[in-house]
Amino acid sequence: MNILMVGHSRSGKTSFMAGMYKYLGDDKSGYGIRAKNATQKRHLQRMAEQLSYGKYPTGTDVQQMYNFELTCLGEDIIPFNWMDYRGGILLSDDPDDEDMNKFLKAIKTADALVVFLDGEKLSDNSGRWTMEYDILLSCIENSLDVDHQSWFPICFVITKCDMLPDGIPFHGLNRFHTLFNQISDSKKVGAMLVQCSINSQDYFTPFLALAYCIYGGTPIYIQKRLDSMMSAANRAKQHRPETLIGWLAAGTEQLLSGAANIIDCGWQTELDKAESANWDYEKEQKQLEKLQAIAEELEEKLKQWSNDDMVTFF
Ligand SMILES: Nc1nc2c(ncn2[C@@H]2O[C@H](COP(=O)(O)OP(=O)(O)OP(=O)(O)O)[C@@H](O)[C@H]2O)c(=O)[nH]1
Ligand SMILES: [Mg+2]
Repeated sequence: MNILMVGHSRSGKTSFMAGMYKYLGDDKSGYGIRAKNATQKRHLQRMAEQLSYGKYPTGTDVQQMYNFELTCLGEDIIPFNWMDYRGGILLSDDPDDEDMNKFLKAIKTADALVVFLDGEKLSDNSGRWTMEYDILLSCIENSLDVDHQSWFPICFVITKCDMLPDGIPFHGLNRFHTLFNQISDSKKVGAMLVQCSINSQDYFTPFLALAYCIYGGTPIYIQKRLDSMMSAANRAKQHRPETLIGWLAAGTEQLLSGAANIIDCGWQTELDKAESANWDYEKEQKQLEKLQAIAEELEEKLKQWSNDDMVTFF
């Protein structure tokens, strides 16, 4: 599944991702995330380590798609791509900007959005940031226009809350109220709002956002995997003999293959193919059941976080 971060430059996207990796990277004691690409892993580890010394990542010049696997007790649960764009493209007025085109494409194919709102700007009552909010709103509307195959989650993250006094009003949110109401009335989209602080001590909140995105994106992922399992099962059926002569031929082939194995020439018989497809089917089914159980557990966690006023749903 594709999770896309949307937000203006310096709104805190990359810092959030560094915090997410610091909290969850390679954690085998509960939920964790595993970076699948060695270069990206080194980069994330460096960012997470620097965060411990209070050093934030540098601004993003080159957009990156990070390939992760969500894990639970060290076991793979679901792969996801986390896209980090340079926020500068939102204010780009160059129609030939390649990154802009890629961004627009990504917004149409995302399975979940994480929208970043700079808490400092949001608490400013001067109305200076209205244009920035309107650009964000139009990005989100672009994504809502897509006919999503399943319920679509959008997580709004108010960043830099450690720099603000507790309970400060976020005047800028007024600009988003119409959208929030639209989302509340919709059965196809859901939203969650969360306040976030990323610094050398606080980096837990990204887990809440990730949990919401994974929970929301799971049904469509399961459906896609079931579809490919069905076609694999059909392929296996074609390899399975159905008549007596077919079974006899398959048996002879097995015997020949046994002989072939002795001289190690790796011959795979039709029965082997059918059996391995069956085995994969069962393995896959178990994996999907595990994912379903995880999605239910995440749903419970989300309810609890909402009861504890850590998140707000629309
Ligand atoms: N105190 C505090 N500062 C933050 C937090 N998040 C981000 N910052 C500050 O905001 C700056 C910009 O954050 P980035 O994560 O680079 O922002 P970005 O959205 O990735 O920006 P681009 O890469 O330009 O799109 C950081 O260098 C930090 O100084 C936070 O939670 N708390
Ligand atoms: Mg960045």
